[in-house]
Amino acid sequence: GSAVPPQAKGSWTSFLKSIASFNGDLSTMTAPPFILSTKSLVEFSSYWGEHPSVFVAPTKEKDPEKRALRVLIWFLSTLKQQYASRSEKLGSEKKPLNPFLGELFLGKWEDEAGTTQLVSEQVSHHPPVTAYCISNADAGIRLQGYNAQKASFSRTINVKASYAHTQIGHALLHIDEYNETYLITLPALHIEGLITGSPYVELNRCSYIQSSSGYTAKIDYSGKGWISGKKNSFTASLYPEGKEKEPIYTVDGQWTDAFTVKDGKTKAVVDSFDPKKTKVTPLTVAPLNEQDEMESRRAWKKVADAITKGDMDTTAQEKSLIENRQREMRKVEREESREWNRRFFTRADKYPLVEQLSAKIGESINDNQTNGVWVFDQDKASQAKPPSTKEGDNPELRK
Ligand code: 0T9
Repeated sequence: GSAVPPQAKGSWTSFLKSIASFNGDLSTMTAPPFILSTKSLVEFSSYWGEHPSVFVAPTKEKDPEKRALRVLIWFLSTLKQQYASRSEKLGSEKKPLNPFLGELFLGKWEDEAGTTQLVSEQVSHHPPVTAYCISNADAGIRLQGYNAQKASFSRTINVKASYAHTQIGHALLHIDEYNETYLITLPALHIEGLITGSPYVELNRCSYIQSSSGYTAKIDYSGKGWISGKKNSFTASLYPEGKEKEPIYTVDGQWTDAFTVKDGKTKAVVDSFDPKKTKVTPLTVAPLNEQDEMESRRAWKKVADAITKGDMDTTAQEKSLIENRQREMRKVEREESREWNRRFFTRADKYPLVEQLSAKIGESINDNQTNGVWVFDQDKASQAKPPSTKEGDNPELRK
């Protein structure tokens, strides 16, 4: 069956054709209204933090092996939110709004894990790069990362359209008490279901988590499940770095369903996790009228409303307003020979720790595709006081 509304058949076909003849940045392409999302890509950083208790769990583990396992379980627990939640909620993947330079998404989670802060900022527009920092000060844990998207559309002989996608960038998780850092690489993905108008994400290849304490986790993804035949299957193993054949723990299952953790030697089941049964804590975002004008939902409000109404003329008009304003700002900056000042992040020339950790897993950090290496800047954050943040609310922004 086709999910394409009858009146959109033509525009969907031409959209597919245009992406087929295109290799690059999909964000700028016009798509038919039924596939448009009212959310901007800058919001996607929040998927890392929607289970705050699982996020802070590693800080409570004294044993380094078990701590590395807690980090792996937390990472796996985020996948369902990251890659399947939109399809589940909206019926299919939708094309997110393309963030403008400086766009912000700020919020916090308040629950039994205390307060967990989110800062997400669009640090580059060409190419599009989003940087984020998620931290829980009481637990002493912080995730920071940035990513760019690289698309390649391929049409195979059987004319099955598929869209492959590489994520550029990485995330770093830091645990204060143990002064431990975990480098997290990002899985490759592809979009299936394009022809029928109901796109969804599948993950492929593998990703790693490399810790400064000497453990490596490798996660292998298989869309259809080469062993079980079930969708969103994966296998993972945690091993002392360099000893892939001697796993301490193995994990297998589905990232949208349950997965089990086994002892690497005895194969006994030692733990299990079910993302379906794990509570998602809703993110608290300031009301629109208290938001800074650079905050995503406030900035895109009129566009989002028009999309919801299916009013394409207004959608286009309101989008142009934002784009023109951005162009104008870039022009002024060029004339004044300055760059847009990122509110929470700074471009670094080098990131020695990242290079050191990535070398261990044979990955290279490609900074020429992300307009630099982006690092959360505590000094900037302390000065940034978006109106949405009440005094004393945010230790990250205070001082
Ligand atoms: C970082 C995530 C990322 C962003 C999205 C590929 C994609 C943009 C990037 C990688 C998050 O941490 C995790 C989840 C989903 C990824 C998106 C899925 C998607 O379809 C989009 C691309 C750019 C499209 O919008 C393709 C259009 C398609 C839905 C048909 C119109």
